[in-house]
This record gives sequence, structure tokens and C-alpha cells, in this order.
Amino acid sequence: MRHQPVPEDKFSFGLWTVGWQGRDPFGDATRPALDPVETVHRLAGLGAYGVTFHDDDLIPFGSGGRAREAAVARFRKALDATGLVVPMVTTNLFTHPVFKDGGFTSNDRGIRRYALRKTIRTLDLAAELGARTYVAWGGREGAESGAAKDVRAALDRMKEAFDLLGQYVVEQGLDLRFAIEPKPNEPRGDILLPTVGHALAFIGRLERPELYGVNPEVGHEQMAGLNVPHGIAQALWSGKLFHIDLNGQSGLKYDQDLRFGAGDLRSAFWLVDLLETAGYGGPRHFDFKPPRTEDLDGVWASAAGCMRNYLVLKERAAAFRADPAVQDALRAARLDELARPTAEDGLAGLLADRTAYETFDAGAAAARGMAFEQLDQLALDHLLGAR
Ligand SMILES: [Mn+2]
Repeated sequence: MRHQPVPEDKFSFGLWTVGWQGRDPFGDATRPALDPVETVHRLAGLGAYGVTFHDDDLIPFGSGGRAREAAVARFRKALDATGLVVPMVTTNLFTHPVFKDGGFTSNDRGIRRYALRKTIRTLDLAAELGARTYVAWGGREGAESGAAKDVRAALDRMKEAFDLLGQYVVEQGLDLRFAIEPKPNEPRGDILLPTVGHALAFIGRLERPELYGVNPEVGHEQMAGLNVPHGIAQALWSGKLFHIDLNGQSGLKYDQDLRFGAGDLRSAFWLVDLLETAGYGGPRHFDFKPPRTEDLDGVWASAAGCMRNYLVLKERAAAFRADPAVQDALRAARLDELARPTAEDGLAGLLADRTAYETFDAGAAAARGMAFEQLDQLALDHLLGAR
């Protein structure tokens, strides 16, 4: 099987991922800054198809018109030279101290208006570079304390912001959709729209809900103790998986951003199985941070590892699905029955059916095992390469 990535695999990386210099709350940078142009060439060499960025990753904060144009021009030259595309762009509304209380939900109205204008500039840039998805991670939309944030008012302002941005892309005719990225905490004590479920419910309240979906990140859901494939499945079921951030996380800790496949490997296996069988057609985007122990060789090894692990897991998941013993085990576990409607005879049929209640033998049904363990062991055998 092929473990070497090709552009058709749709692997993409953020400039801020491989470009992370290793600065954390306790230590300084351990690596030099990377030139975005070099990153584009290195990623293309590794077999990636796309590169993504925050506005400030490409154009340093506060740069004027000429500097902005020059930065975009040389980046575009690298894209043209390598064939790499820009599937997604996002805005940094968290690094500069002005955003210490957030952007769209800062208590300071002037800062909220500034955040919207900064975002609109990024929407233009995204469209200019051909991106189809705009990711919105509300980095500091949250709080550390109680009365300081009126959450209902903050959600009103969040809705107002997204509705205005939606109006902008419609009025300008931009071919862009929004993918909202949930995260439960870090850097704030608590962040608004903390999980996929919160984000999906929020989208339903927007003026143009069809423009908005989610960008779930593996580690973010795991920081909330949630089952990632389950959250992704609900996003897919809702038609809202517009983008995905793949990485690794070991349980309830700080946001580790490990390379994909590290951390909870079983979850990664089921996630790849889900994405590949559900027909997800979007980018496989890696939002990870090569640990600060690594030099630049380690950075590129880590990036290559993300893609290799995805492809190996894809191979293992396909072998699992194709295994006749697995197909028998799936039937024994009654997955075919789950796929069948509970009452295709309708409510009247259900009420008239004496076998559904009056003569139903709950004791006999309870005594039948569900045969899930045998099925799960087959999955583990495939994951471990033992079958
Ligand atoms: Mn993260």
C-alpha cells in the first residue's frame, strides 16, 4: 500500500503549525522563524496539496498596503511554482494585546468593530487567493470570571458578527463559507462555543445558516473529554463538516497539538474510518505543533508523520471494512438493524403491533448479547496490524 502522500490526498498545513517556534508560557522560542515561501516549498516536497494561514502569519500585524502587497505577491509566486493551493484562510484575533478580551465579543465596542474590519480584510485576501473556506476560531472569546462576561449578550454580539460577515460575502459575491472552530478553554479559562454541539446549535440561530459549518479540531474535543468521531459524525449528519483540524492529544490536558496519530490512536483510527467512509471531500488539514524539543529536521519529520499516519490508518480502516470476518461481526452486532427505520409502518402500525409491546419478550431480548467485544477486537487486530 502507498504511504507516500500525493496532492490527491488533500493534505494541508497551516503556516503557524510547522512555523511554530516553540514559544510556550514557560519558555522562549527554540527554533528560528520560517519564511512562508520556504514552508510552501517544503510542504510541496513532502506531498501536501494545500497551505493555510492567519492573516498575520503572512502579513505581519500592522503592515501597510505596500508591505502587504509584497508579502502576498512573493507567497503567490511560491504557490504558482509548487502548485500548492490555499483552501482555507483565517484571522488572528488573539495575539495582539488589543484582543485580550476577545474580538467579536470583547466588552469594548471599538475593539469589536476593529476585529470585524480586520476579519473583512482577511475575507478579501482569502477570496483573492482562491480559498473557499474561512475558519473562525474565537481564540479569546471567553472569560476567566463570572460577572465580567454576560454570556447571553456576548452570544448576541457573536451572532451579530457572523451575520455581518455573511452579509459581506453575499454582497461582495465571494465564494466563501465559514467554518466555526470550537474549543473549550485555553488561552481563556472558558471559551464560548466550547464544543461541536454548541457550535451547531449556534449556527441554527444565524441569519444565513447555510453559509456556516464547523471546523472541529481533534484535540479540542478531547480537551472536553468528548469522543471525537462521535462529534464529527454529528457534524456530518448535520451537513456541517466544512473543514477539519487533525492532530493528536492525550486526554484532558493543555492543548497538546501533537502530530496526527500521536495521543489517542484508537480515536484517530475511528476518525479516519469515518471520514473515508462518509464521503468527506474537504481538506485533511493538520493543525499541530511539532514539540519544541525538535529542530527544523524534526519539524519536517513531524509534518511527514501526520500524513503518513493518516494514510496508514486509512489503509488499516479499509482492510477492517473489507474483512469478511468483520462483515459477519457487524451483522452479529446488528448494525444492519440499526440502519433500518424503527417504525416504517408509521405510528399507527407501531401502536397496532402487539409484538412491539404486549407480547414482546423483554427478558429474551435482554438475554441476547450484543457481540460488540468480538467486533472491537477485530478492529484492534487491524489497527495493530495483527490481521
Ligand atoms: Mn489545538
